[in-house]
Amino acid sequence: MSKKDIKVPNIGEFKDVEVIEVLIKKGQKIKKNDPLITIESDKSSVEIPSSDDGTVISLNVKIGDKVSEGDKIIEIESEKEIKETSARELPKSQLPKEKKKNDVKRTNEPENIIVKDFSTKASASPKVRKFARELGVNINKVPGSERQGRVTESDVKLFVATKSDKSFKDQNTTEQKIELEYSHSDFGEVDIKDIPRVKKLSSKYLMNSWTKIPHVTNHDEADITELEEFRTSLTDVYTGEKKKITPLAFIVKALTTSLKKFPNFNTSIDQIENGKMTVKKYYHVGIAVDTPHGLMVPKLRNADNKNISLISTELKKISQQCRDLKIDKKELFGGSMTITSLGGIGGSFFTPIINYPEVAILGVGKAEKKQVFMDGKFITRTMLPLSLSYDHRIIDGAEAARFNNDLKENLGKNFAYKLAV
Ligand code: CAO
Repeated sequence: MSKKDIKVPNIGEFKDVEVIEVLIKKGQKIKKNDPLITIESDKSSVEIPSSDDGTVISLNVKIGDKVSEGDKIIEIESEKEIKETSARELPKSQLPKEKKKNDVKRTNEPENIIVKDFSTKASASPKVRKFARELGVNINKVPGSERQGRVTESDVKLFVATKSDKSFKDQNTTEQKIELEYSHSDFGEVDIKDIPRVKKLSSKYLMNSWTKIPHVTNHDEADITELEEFRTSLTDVYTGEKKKITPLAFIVKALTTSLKKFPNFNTSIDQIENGKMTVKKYYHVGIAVDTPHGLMVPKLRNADNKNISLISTELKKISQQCRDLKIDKKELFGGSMTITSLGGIGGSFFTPIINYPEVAILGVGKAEKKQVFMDGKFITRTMLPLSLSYDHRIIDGAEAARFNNDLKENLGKNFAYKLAV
């Protein structure tokens, strides 16, 4: 057994260049020519391979460090005694030149040193490159909008917003590996638990929505003073007991009325590049249900054809089915738009994530009594916080503001919700 340092070899005119990837971990067994780190200058990036076999016993660089020839990258423990070789000792003819036409791996160079020439691939400033890297985007795939195809930060944003599922998945699995420098247990006692299955299943949908859909959220408040007076006065005609209908049933009804007036909110798009959107002629409202297993979103089917009492009964039924894990899987799909209500728990405004493949989601906060300036004076009104997130590719801000206005009308005193109970 012997210990050995692996250093940055002579790779041309690279000096004080940034480490952008660390490809190995402490304790990892590596073979000669396995890539160790990637460094990047303004014009090109280079993967530095190992000059030996062994087990990594210390890592001496991290992402963001600046390195030059001769800097120690790692220390390894090797099983055989090998004469120290570094690319410094390699014949000049075998060294990669910095400027090349394409990404190449040349067989007469130190094996595995891969130079990616950005001057013929993507042209972009280091700041834009860093931005792309942080988003896990391969900048060479981003079409540049400036002169001679130079890539800007907006190009990167547009690319993230429009690229397909597949390319996103490929990129994420190959490029977005973040190695923590310390483990959590380095700082105190920790426990490792399984992530609940429902959370694991929903995570891919959330990631997809968060990274693929350009979200905007409009916040507004609905005056539900009269609605609340009416709701809390409801009694059962037979027993005379108070009816337990939460504000959510009224919000579902009001939403279906607004959806009819604003059909863009009841659509789905697969890929904007296809130039097609699906306009749904049904009104199946998704309800985000908090369960011990994680968040589930069953659909309240044909809510437009149901009265508020029936909506309330079904709401209770489907949320209980979710909590008991007795909901049919199909009932979690095929929605028009989702409502996520934190009104029974607390809080006002938030930024809900659209439930793909839908294009909008309504966040509902807890209604509170507030002093509102009306008719020339401050009066106490019950105000309901609304947070409407929408896919900006399909819905414009003005349309969203109008949608909220309509919803407020439908929850307000002039709406016929009284007839719909
Ligand atoms: N403002 C004020 N009070 C409200 C309210 C609002 N917006 N919404 C509900 N309430 C009241 C109800 O009237 C009820 O009061 P009483 O106990 O006096 O009758 C109480 O809060 C509890 O209501 P609820 O939450 O049990 O019922 P709901 O119909 O409002 O909601 C459901 C049903 C399934 C949506 C809810 O139980 C739930 O799971 N909410 C969490 C959803 C969630 O986690 N969203 C976040 C997703 S993003 O991570």
